[in-house]
Amino acid sequence: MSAAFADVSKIKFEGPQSKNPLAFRHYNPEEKIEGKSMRDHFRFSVAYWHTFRGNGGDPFGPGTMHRPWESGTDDVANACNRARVGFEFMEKLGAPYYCFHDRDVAPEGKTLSESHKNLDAVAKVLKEEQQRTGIKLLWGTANLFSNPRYMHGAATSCNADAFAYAAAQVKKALEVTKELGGEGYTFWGGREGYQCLYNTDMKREVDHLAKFMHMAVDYAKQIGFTGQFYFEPKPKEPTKHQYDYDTAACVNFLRANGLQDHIKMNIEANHATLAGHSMHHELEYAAMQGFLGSIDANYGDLMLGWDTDQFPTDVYLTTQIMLVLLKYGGFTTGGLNFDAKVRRESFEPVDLFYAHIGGMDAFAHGLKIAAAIRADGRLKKMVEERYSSWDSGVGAEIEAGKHSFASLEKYMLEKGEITANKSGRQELFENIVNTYF
Ligand code: XLS
Ligand code: CA
Ligand code: CA
Repeated sequence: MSAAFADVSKIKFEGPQSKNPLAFRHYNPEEKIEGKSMRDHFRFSVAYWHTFRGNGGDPFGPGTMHRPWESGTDDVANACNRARVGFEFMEKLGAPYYCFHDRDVAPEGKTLSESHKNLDAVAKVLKEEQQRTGIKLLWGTANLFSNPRYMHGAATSCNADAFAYAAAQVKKALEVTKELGGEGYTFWGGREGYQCLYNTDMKREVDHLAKFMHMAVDYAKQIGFTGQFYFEPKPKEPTKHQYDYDTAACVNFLRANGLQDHIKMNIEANHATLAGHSMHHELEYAAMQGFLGSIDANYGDLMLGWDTDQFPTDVYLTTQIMLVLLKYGGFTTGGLNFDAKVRRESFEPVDLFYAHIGGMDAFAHGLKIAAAIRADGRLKKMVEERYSSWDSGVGAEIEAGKHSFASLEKYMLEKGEITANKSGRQELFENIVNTYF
């Protein structure tokens, strides 16, 4: 076994008073909250692309990361060694899951068949390491955006061959995901959007995207892959407008194309804010419609306005996420995947531990606060009171379908004016939330 992190031993829970930076202060996998262990609440996952492939490069300069295990050659041998290092990291961290794109784990070959072979070779190591550690694959996906052949998109490309190549790539990615016991498969648009509407046949592109997803669903059925499919919204970047803009757009797309029974949402916090929403909004919107699948846990710097993919350390954010999850009964599939990268300046391997520990602790802290808010029950009661006009009288009758415009006109003509409105008490609500922090 490799020992890339020889100086780090298994990360333990030491409690809120601990000053040890390589220990959990809140995340205690065995601790039960609302009758469920923290491990099962979160189902934490490490994102292979950021944690093991991120090099810290940005548009202004090349990578900064110090990764002594990298040979510097992008070949299968290096990829296999990296996979073992990755599992050493995840095992020490205590993450039960990971996620990958096909091209994160194995190098792209000169031909499609060579790429398939490379992926099979690395998947063998991934499987061995999964068996050795018990770490599981939360979801797999295919990178349909990096290679120049996808310059116009993949499923929505103007070039039918790009669609075909992408189909071949996803077919293989589904086979490998199945082989590794993956519990899901994610579609993120990549370049599925447009830069300019003058040169774009939007209707044709969106129809092709639906066709592509149907082919994936059909193929999964054919090979017996029973994992959950996810659709991940992102409004822009790299394209100016992506078709998977936000949860509302995605849910509409799925329903309009008969995909609603096969695909749920994978919602990323940074993409929510890029769409001009809060993560709280996106999650609530997906969950209320029965589309809550999985979460890409990160945070976007609001002052920068692009997809910064930072580790989530904001306890207000994690509390809001956990409030929605608890309200809707938690994950049935999916989990909290840290689609997050260490900053360019945090180039040492140990920073990967600090980053994940901080994210896991922020979620555990948020879970405790969310559970306390729910146990107290004051907020829920105040919301119920706010809507109490719907519990009896005309409100209950409208909800029961007993009214029409005509009957409501009659009701109002007799009544004359509405019953006085009550205060929304937004500030009081916010003050009460603060008392739990
Ligand atoms: C990119 C996306 C991507 C998906 C998986 O912005 O977040 O990483 O999660 O393809
Ligand atoms: Ca993501
Ligand atoms: Ca992102």
